[in-house]
This record gives sequence, C-alpha cells and structure tokens, in this order.
Amino acid sequence: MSEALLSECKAIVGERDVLVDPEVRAGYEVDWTGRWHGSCLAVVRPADTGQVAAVLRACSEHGVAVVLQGGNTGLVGGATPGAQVAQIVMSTARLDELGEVDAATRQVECGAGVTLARLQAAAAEAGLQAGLDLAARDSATVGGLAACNAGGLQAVRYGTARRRIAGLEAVLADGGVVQRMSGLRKDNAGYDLTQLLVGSEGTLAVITRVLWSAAPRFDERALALVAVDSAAAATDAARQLLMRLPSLEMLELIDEAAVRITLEHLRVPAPTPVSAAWVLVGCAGSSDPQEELATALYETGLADDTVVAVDATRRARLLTLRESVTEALGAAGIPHKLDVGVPLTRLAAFLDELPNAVADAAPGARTFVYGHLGDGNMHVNVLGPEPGDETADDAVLELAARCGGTITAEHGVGRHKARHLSLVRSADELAAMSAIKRALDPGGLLNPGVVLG
Ligand code: 2HG
Ligand code: ZN
Repeated sequence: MSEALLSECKAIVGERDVLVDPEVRAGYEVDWTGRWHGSCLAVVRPADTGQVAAVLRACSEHGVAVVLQGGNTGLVGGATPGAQVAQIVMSTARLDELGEVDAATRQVECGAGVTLARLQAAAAEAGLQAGLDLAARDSATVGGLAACNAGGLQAVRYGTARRRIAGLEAVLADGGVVQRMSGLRKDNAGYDLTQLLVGSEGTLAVITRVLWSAAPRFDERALALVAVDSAAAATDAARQLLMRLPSLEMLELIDEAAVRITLEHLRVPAPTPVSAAWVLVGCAGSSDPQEELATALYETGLADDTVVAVDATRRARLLTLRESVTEALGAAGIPHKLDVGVPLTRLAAFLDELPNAVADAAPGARTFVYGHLGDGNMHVNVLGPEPGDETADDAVLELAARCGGTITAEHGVGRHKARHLSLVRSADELAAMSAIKRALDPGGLLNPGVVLG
C-alpha cells in the first residue's frame, strides 16, 4: 500500500521530491529540541497548490496521514510525525514564490514556504517592515507563522500573525481549494475562513499562500535594559510603560536563571548587575524615541539600574542576549517548554508561585523564565525531568490556568498540550472545535493528534 502511494506521490511532485532515504528523512522526523520525534514513510515536497491537492487526495485514498512542516521551528510537536507509522511529512519548502510588495496597500503575496527573513528583507526594500519578528526568522516560514498564529518580539505593537494576514489560500483535506487573496480590507461575504485557518496548526487545511500585510517602518530606535528586583516590580513596570510609551515596540523579560545561563553560554560579561529579572524596553518611531523612553523610565521610577542603548551595535548586543536564551537552554539539555500567557494583573502571582509549583512536581528541576512581558506571555523552561515525564508541565499549565491565563500564548497546542486544552476551553468550546475538525477533515488526515488529541 505505501509503495503504491509513494509511486503516486512521485508522479505528482517528481521523484526527486519524495524523500525516502532514512538519513535524509531524519532531519524532518525530529524537532530541533530533540523532544518531539517519530517516523514517516517519506517526505513529500509539492511545488504548487495543484500538487498539494493531488498529494492530499492520494493520501486520503490510501488512508495515510499527513504531517505538515514548514521551517520545523515549532516547539510543541505540531510539525513532526508522532509514533504512528502510516504518515508522510508534507514539506512546504518549495512553495517559495514571493511577490512584489504593493506599497499602497502594503500587501505582498507569499508562498507558504517563504522564510520570515526573506519576507522581512522584501518589506524593508519597499520601505516597510514585516511587522513580526522572532529568533527563528531564517528558518520559520510564512505558512508556519500563519498556521500557528506566531507572536514574537514585536507583538506588543503589531499584534500576532493573525493581524498581519490579509488573506490566504489553502487546500482542504479532500483536495478542495479555499482562497481569499483579493486583499480587500472590507469583505464580509460569509464566514472568515482565513482567520479560522490562522492558528489551526495544520489540522484543518494546508495553507499554500498568504497575503501578508506589512507594517510601516520606523528607523529611529532606542532600547533600555532595566534591572528589577521582583516579579511584582516587573509587572508594575510593564503596566506603567504600556501606558506611557506610544513608541513601545518590545517589552521583554529574562529572569535571573535565564540571564545567568545565557551569559555563560555566550561567554559575555553582564552589561548591568544581574538581578531578579531584566526587562528590555524597546521603542521605535519616525523621530528619535530616546527622550520619550528616558522620561517614561524616570516617571516609572526605573531610571536607576538602567542601561540605555541607542546605537545599533549596543542594541544588537542586548537583543542577542534575549534571543540566545532558547539556544543556551537547548545546549544544556532537552527543556520542557511551556509558553503560558497570564493577564498582567495576575502575572506576578503566577511568577511568585511558579518555583514551588515546579519544585513540588519535579524536585531538583531547574526553572527558567523569559518572554514577552508586554503580552503577559512567559516562556517557562524546565530542565531536569526526562522528556516523557510531564509532571512539571502539568503543574505549570495548571498554575497558569488558575491565574486566569492560557496554556499557550504563542507556540500553539501541538501534540504537547492537546490533553491540557480542557484546562482553558469549556466542554462546549471543545465540542464546537471537534465539529469543525470533523466537517473539514472527516478522515482525520491532517496533523493527527495535534490540538484536539
Ligand atoms: C522566544 O520567545 C521563543 O524566544 C522561544 O518563543 C521560547 O524556547 C522557548 O521556550
Ligand atoms: Zn516567544
């Protein structure tokens, strides 16, 4: 059966783009943290929408599931195969056509396989910016950003991927194609399938093209690193700065444990004494935001223990610290990654209770916290427990839910948190989600086990 399917796939996409060699497949069968892995019959790389549809139809006929993969930078097992054998990985790498940026509407058509870095370069060339940025920019693809409703470092100003997506084209499990690529700012003709598919994590359709809405570009920047001595000080500061800084573009936090392991990993000295947490405050505007930033910091009582970086080199150095935390943790082991979101009003309580919650669940584990303070989105990474031991994961997610938060603010549910979804979604909501899944993918072809388990 699988041989017949692979021959059909070869006839559709070409022999060269059905990868069966175990060594070549290996890179697609595991995520880069090493926590999520499985195996597939082959990696199939269609070159256009028609080929995607034909491959889906063939897989459906043969009862073989399809795991969708963009840049394979996801962290929740949503893009790598599980243990079940009858599945292929569909890579969107060849769907990499990038159109011209329309300067008037700021929109640009991107194939799902276009990397974020390429999109950012095209936007910059047109005098704009993508309006979304994250450390995995060189590998993460537009299709993956859309499917996971990516957030990243600038969401506090520009929103998540959802806000940047003006339309898309996608192939349904039965090979049907849905398309909204007109770029109309106003179009109320029926259900908004675009926004339904954004954040659906590859479980409802294969996104093949995206109409990306770029953001205006601001070239004047300033970045401050503020040392705070408690979670409450960090969240109070965040609430003040959100009010006082119209030019705010980034509001990040790195706790002491994450700061220390990153400084060690990068072998660089601390730019300011290490404290309970560092808060990074980034501003951007068409005129120099330095004064606005300095005034806001002063009025918030944060002028002491602050390093302000205006020139690009010093800003880059501070940003590298933040962007290297994930890499530093990855070098130390296979972390348990929880990307919770908690309202700012209750974030300090969450952060204060977190060490005990993890210690009770996994004695001896090491906890690191960093993330997008302005969005209340914290990346809790736990080192120590075996990859399959989820007691610490459970404790962190339950605590986030108890604090009125969410089990995933950014990375998605994936396979990792499917069983936790009921912590934050009601039975009625879960039933509605299951009904949508059954309606669009009755055979359970797309990304089985992801989101709804
Ligand atoms: C980040 O904000 C990413 O750096 C990764 O979302 C977070 O690795 C993580 O836990
Ligand atoms: Zn993040």
